[in-house]
Amino acid sequence: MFRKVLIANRGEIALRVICACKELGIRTVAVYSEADRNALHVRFADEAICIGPPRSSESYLHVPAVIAAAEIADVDAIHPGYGLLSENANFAEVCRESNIKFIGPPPEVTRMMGEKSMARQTMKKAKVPILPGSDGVLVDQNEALEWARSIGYPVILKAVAGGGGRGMRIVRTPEELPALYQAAHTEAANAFGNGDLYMEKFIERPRHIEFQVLADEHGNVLSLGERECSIQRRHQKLIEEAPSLQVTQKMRDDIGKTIRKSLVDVGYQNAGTIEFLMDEDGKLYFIEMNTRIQVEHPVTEMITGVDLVKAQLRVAAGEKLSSIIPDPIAIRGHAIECRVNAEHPEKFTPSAGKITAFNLPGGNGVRVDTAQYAEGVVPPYYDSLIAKLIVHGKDRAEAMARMERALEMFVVEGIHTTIPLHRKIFKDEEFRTGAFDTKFMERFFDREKERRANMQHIIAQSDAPPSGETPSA
Ligand code: MV4
Repeated sequence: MFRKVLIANRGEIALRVICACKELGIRTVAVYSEADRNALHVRFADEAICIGPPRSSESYLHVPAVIAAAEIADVDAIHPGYGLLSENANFAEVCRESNIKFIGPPPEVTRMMGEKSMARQTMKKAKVPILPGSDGVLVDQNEALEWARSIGYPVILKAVAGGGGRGMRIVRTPEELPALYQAAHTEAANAFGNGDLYMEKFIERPRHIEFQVLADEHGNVLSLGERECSIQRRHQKLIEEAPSLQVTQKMRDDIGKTIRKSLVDVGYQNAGTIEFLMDEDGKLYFIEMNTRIQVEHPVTEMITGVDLVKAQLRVAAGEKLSSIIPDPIAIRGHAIECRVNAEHPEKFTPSAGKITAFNLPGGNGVRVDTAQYAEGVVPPYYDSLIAKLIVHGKDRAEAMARMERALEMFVVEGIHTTIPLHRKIFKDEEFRTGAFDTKFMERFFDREKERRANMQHIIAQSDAPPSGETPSA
């Protein structure tokens, strides 16, 4: 096992990795920006090194600063967390050249999966179901028109270097294709420095379902089941749960088997997530792979009993999956996670500042992953996620009841958070049925508007003078 690990991240995930290291008896090194001097990942690590000014590009994303800290602290390995440098193949390569173990897949695999059309072709070869679409990158508009005609409209143009929804265009008719092709190409070139596009059949109301995988360095891969992640707004997930009500044990076994085989073929290592879209008929199609630990990994931990971050450390240190996890994995109960963001709950604008009051819920089946504390400050420079509230219950109904009472007891004052929004979503009838898709939040906000209009109507009525009396002029 590693003697000492550097955590190249901040916030709740840095603390989450520190927890895993402590339980495995590994010394920890935090890195931090000048804005994070008083952060909890700095306080709870064994050592901490300041790597630069507040802006991520000058600190957490600055490869020479992170590597210099790792050299000075003499660590064996670096855990990148999620976001920041976690899917940067060049960084993983620099780690390798510096004789520091990067806790994640080899850079070649990260680079291949980061090229979305290549990931698609790789999965197709391994018999993982994919949507009808182009074979690789489109050379020009004319090729795009040909593919669209053979696939059938509507289609979606996606950036090969994309992800998170940027550089995507839905095309409904051949007439509008040229302009949308140009727009997607330009947007992708500006955002990613690569304007290449590919095409897929467009699914109107997909569900977003992803499978957690774990691979050791001896050619063994395990699937840890799925997460339902359709409750999102502007490609930012708000609520995740596991298991998905739409996935049967047979589907779970079938998909699990094919993705295991496909990842053995590509030489995958460490934790990863395979994203699928589910169409209206309940069929799953691969769309992309994330080569990192994800924000929502705790819901999988709660239903499988597997500590995914400890497993990441153990497989990176050369242990076999068979000595870490039972195979097959049993799924127990139901877990739900709410992402608590420092944001205005309706405008979704960031809300930085000092937290003046803070009470965390607890009790049976409740877990909170956070690096925030009372009197602490949310800096304006980083991701707005300040806490993850995770509940586990014997079934979805128990998990929902638990989440509602935990949300009631979760107090954050001084800044805006999404907690009030989560409380409303848990009262929503469509959410409670579990039968929703990625358009849920749009419908939810429409219903909210309507509820508000009705409320205004009632207020106006109650403000009106009692009948029979007319205010005198
Ligand atoms: C799609 C799609 C419909 N059809 N692909 C958006 C982010 C990127 N990772 C994939 N995305 C989508 N790809 C086809 N062929 C709809 C979306 C999509 C979406 C997917 C998952 C979760 C939320 C979403 C919100 C809007 C669009």
